[in-house]
Amino acid sequence: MKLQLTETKSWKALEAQHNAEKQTTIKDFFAQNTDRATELSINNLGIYFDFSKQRVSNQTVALLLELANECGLREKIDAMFRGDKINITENRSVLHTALRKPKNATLLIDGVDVVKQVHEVLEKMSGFANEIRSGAWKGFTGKPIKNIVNIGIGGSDLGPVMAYEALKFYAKHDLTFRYVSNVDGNDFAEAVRGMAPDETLFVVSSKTFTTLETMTNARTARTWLLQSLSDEKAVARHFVAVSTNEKEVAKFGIDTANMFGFWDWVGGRYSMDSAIGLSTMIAVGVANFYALLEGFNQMDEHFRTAPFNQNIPVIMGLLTVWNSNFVGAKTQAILPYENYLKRFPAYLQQLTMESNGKYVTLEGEKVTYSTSPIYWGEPGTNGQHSFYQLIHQGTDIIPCDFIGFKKPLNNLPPHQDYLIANMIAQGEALAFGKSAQAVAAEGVKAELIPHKVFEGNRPSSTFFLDTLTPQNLGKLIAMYEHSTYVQGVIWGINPFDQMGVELGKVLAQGIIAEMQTPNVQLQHDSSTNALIQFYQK
Ligand code: G6Q
Repeated sequence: MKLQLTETKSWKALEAQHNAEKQTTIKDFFAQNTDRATELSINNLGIYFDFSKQRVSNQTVALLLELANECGLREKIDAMFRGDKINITENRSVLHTALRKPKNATLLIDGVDVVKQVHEVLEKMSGFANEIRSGAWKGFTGKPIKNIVNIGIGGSDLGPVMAYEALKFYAKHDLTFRYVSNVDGNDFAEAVRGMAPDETLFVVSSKTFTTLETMTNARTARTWLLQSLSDEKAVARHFVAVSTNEKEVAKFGIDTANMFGFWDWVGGRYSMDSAIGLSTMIAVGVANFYALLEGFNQMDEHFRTAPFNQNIPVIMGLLTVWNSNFVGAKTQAILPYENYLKRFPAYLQQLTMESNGKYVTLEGEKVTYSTSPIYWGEPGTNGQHSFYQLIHQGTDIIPCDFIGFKKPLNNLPPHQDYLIANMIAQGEALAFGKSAQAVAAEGVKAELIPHKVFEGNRPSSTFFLDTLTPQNLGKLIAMYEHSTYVQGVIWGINPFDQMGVELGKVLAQGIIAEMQTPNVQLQHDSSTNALIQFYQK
């Protein structure tokens, strides 16, 4: 029988380490080691990753690396890249890394070269994106497309929205992009408000092409289009599909010549660089999309080959384990000091929490330790004027990831200096705080001193890059993807299924049927029955 994680030698060593060092503060660590900032940072791939303000000593990092070895991380990384069916509950390979391999690479899975398949789709996407961007693709009345509406949800929405917002600077500004995801009709109604149907293209993005929200929105979109264009033939000029399910796409009435495929080895939340990125490619153009893929690939290669002590996603993942299981942090804040990354925290919420929000191990046992922390965040400096109070003086420890860029895309002095000074200051304030003595020295009245003290010793990491390019975005996303995998490997869970989202969906189907059946006898608990009755009255 496999050894429980908490019974491993390195876990026990980490527990002892935590006991021995828990009174040592980040400030003490810096005082003890003048080279700490250099020793606890990695500068590679154009990313300066400073984790010296985490609550770890060099010895703790060494023990975390031992934990990675004891958990077989090297072999697990190789297994993922090789295409082993590591998603054991769904018997699937996990090959998002194949989506960004260069054209001259090969990867045979069950005798099929998946890299070749990937590039065939990329070329088809490129042709289509160019047609839309140049105006060569005409709508049903002969007008070029001006509006692109992506209809999808979860992995078929969050990546495209985030990437569009992140790369807006590079987008073709005479095209309008909207993203409809919610089954709430308000989402669709507001997305198309003011749009001319004969200048609008819907990209229906759904791996399964059966998702309630997406298919409901797609049908509403078709009705909206046909109310104006009154001819079924218009659908072919105004709808394309991104899916793995050709049969359902055809059934919906979308010409499968206008379908962009992907494969079951691409998980929804790992799919933004597959054909699910079609709207991204239309927005930023083919070359920028390929640059994004190149960035992903660079991080993949770094993750696959760099020694663990120099491996950014490995260290990140291990720090999350340390913070969650030893420091006792329940959440992780993502704080981009880059307004274009405003949807990045929401994107990471799905990536991390749908992957590692699980209490059952690969062996089907219940875990005896915490798994994924709650990820959340907002762009700086907005958060500073709201929830940072709790990060600095609240009762919980909230590790923070600060993400910043040296060069702004829009150079409007002095904005960038103010922005980055704030990012750096927050990490400093969290780590070192402000003592009662320092407060008193400012002449603060005695009764106010406790309110103005900052205990400090609050952990953070800083990721500093040159500028927000498509390539750098690709690196950042892949970095979090792989950090998520590292966490999943250590916790011994399957980061690639999402059984926990099923139950609510199934129950909703039953309730929909009940709502549509007159005088139905409700058989739920009294609360659920009452809510349904309240809605129906
Ligand atoms: C992601 C999940 C989930 C999925 C959506 C949309 O990893 O599987 O968020 O992306 O449920 O599914 P479809 O793309 O099949 O519509």
